[in-house]
Amino acid sequence: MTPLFPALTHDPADRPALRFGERALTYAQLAAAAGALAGRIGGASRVAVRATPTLETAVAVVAALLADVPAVPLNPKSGDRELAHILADSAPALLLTAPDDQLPAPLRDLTRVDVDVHATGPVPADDHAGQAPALVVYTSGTTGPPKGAVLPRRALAATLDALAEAWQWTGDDVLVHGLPLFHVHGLVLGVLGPLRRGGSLRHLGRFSTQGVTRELNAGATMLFGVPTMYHRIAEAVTGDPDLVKALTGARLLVSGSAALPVHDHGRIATATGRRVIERYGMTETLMNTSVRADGEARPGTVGVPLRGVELRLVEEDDTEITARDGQTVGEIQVRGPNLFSEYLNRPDATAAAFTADGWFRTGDMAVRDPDGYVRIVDRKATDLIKSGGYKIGAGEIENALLEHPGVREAAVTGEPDADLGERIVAWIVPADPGSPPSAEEVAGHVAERLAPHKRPRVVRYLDALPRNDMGKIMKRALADG
Ligand code: MCA
Ligand code: AMP
Repeated sequence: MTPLFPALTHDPADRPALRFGERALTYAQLAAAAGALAGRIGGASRVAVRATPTLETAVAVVAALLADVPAVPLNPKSGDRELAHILADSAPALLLTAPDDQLPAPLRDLTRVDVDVHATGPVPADDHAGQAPALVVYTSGTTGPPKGAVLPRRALAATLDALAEAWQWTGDDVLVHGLPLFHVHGLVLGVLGPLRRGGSLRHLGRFSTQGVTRELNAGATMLFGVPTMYHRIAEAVTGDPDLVKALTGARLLVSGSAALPVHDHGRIATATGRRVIERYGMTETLMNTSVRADGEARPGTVGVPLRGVELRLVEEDDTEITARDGQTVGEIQVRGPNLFSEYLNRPDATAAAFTADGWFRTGDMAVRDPDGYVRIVDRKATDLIKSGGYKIGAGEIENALLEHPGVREAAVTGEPDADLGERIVAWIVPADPGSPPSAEEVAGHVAERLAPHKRPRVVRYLDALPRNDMGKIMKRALADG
């Protein structure tokens, strides 16, 4: 396969590549640092990367790709339980970290390689096979612990090139965002995307409307964010002329990872005259559809299939729905070079995810408008929650809750939240009704074991969970009160 990052060797040396806060690397510096690190890790079976929002994470992932060593990005805030699972499942030979990083207990036994962003080494020939695994990204399912989606190099190249075509994304673009780097959105689109184009990234460290305002008013051309970030922009924009100017001047404002509420889309459009465009993807499929830069950003739609992506809507029995009437709802299935190759160590789950003829079952329910625009209307699984753009499985939280001595029974649901899209609600039958664990205690228990974004934001106490005749918890009855 052709190199993933031609700009590392072809572009003018002093061209800016990455900036995180005050720290920055040109293409020449990035090539030297990633080349040096690739030389140190070459031959490793797999490496874990402690994916803090830093230059080190970007250099580590680029180095792993240059060395043809699959990288497993780790959430730096993952709790012990989640980390132990990911390490046991992915068995990394090395851990790549920033030199000053304090490691939690489960990571201390790994062989640590500190990333030196000022090191210099030659760039290896970046022409590895397209099928070679590039990243293993962990994603939640409805039950059990997260699964590692194995993303081959060709999927990264296919998705980034399809987005470049749809968005007219070039090396002249300067991207700004404050997304985490352990998921596809922030890492693949947000870091590898600009580097594949020979453009640059300014990462905010953490999202703030002030950071967005500053960078867009200082020459950034594109903004990526999850709907929670656009909600916060919509809340701030009317009283903030600098933010209005920033958004008005941007070439492209892109939202993804969850549905952008029509209300927030409308508020931003009214205040700035600019429309946010939505794209739709998944860890397993990378990007499937998008509103094109030259297309109509109709609120509530995720646009049309990207180049190379086959997309169909199907009935329950996998028969295709051909109607484009904006009304007939079916599950989205996709096929194309953008797809993952397997769930690591989970042939059962991999097989269940595909039809016999290779279509991936997304679990997202949608309709298609007469002009082919896709409108996502629902999700098949009630046990998946999208909060702040993170996908979170009810089952993994329920399992963590049941490990608390004060919890006898537990069920987890999502309920609408203006900021997060959905907030996690824990329904608990306390072991001792006289002294139930407090909401803070319950949230801390989950945050410590899994991750802070998986913590319940609301805890409700019950004498018993509603169950059907089979003994199954009736979640809809809980949610409907
Ligand atoms: C709060 N915190 C706690 C606790 N409570 N820590 C430990 N124990 C507790 N009990 C800490 C948090 O760690 C965090 O620390 C701070 O308090 C605030 O946390 P939180 O309330 O969760 O943050 P937020 O402000 O609500 O976050 C909103 C957000 C975030 C910034 C929008 O949700 C976010 O970054 N979302 C992006 C998700 C994403 O990238 N998804 C892509 C996957 P501290 O202050 O240190 O931070 S989907 C994907 O990749 C597909 C392919 C796609 O289509 O894109
Ligand atoms: P994840 O598994 O975390 O990568 O999340 C993928 C899921 O996020 C998809 O299956 C969709 O349910 C949802 N998603 C991503 N982008 C959008 C979007 N633009 N609109 C609605 N849902 C989205």
